[in-house]
Amino acid sequence: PPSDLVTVGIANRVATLTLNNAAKRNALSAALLDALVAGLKSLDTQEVRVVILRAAAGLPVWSAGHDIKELPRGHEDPLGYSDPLEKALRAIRELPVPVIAMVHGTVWGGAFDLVLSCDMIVADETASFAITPVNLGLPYNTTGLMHFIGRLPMNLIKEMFFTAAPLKAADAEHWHIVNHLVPSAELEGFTRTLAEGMTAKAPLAVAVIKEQLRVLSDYQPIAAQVFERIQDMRRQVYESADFQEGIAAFLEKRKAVFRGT
Ligand code: KFV
Repeated sequence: PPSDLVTVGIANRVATLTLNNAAKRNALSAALLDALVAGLKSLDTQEVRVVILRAAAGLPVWSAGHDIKELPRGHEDPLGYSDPLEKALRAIRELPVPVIAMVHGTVWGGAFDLVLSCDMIVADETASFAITPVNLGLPYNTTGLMHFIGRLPMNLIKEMFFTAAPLKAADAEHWHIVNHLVPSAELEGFTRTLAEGMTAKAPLAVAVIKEQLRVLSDYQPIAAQVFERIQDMRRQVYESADFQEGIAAFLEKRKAVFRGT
């Protein structure tokens, strides 16, 4: 059934998917992400040649990231393969047409992974980007880290992950996080022109180049033992008291006190 959490509009072969839950700051709940994936799957990619992913007009928060209330509290991987966010990232990355993230406002946590998983980012001066698992005591997943490694320099990744501090729009432009930084008043027009410029290009070539770039940038052979060691280290983190504290602090709207246990 269509959801009002994500609306879909199509014009001139460009589909616009709009995140539309202002009250919850577009937190990436299972319901919102399922609606996003359903919206993407509903597109006829013979007809639609480009997708724009945006937040509803005027929202100061583009998305607050993973719905923290829905993170598993028990001894369970908080970002497992079947997590709704992971499914949505794959749906965008595997979609056979380009996806442009159009960013007005602040982008948090898993929403940063979401916009980085789009094929390009256009933002305005209100945009900022933060990756915040260390505020929660959450061990980020290996696939997610690969997304960052494939896209950003290691020193920037480390600064962003270790500080959890939002990177301002101008710095995001400096680090090539955004393809284009444009004034707010021009954001929609600029993004639409960029999208429409791709609609008449050969779709088979576009689709296969997107898939080649995905497969090549994801390609990282890793020994089973190494992967399992990393998973075991991650498990110790999501089973820690600190992870419980991080989530509890968010729910209680207070600062977390981490003890390293
Ligand atoms: N999950 C669940 N609910 C959220 C949420 C989130 N990430 N962010 C905001 N909300 C809810 C919040 O609980 C409140 O609900 C409402 O949205 C408005 O939030 O029932 P309530 O109390 O009305 P406020 O009042 O906090 O809004 P505002 O003062 O405008 O601040 C916006 C913002 C985005 C600065 C603040 O909400 C915030 O700091 N949110 C958390 C941002 C964050 O750390 N996100 C990362 C989540 S963890 C993640 O994505 C991952 C994968 N990771 O590894 O870290």
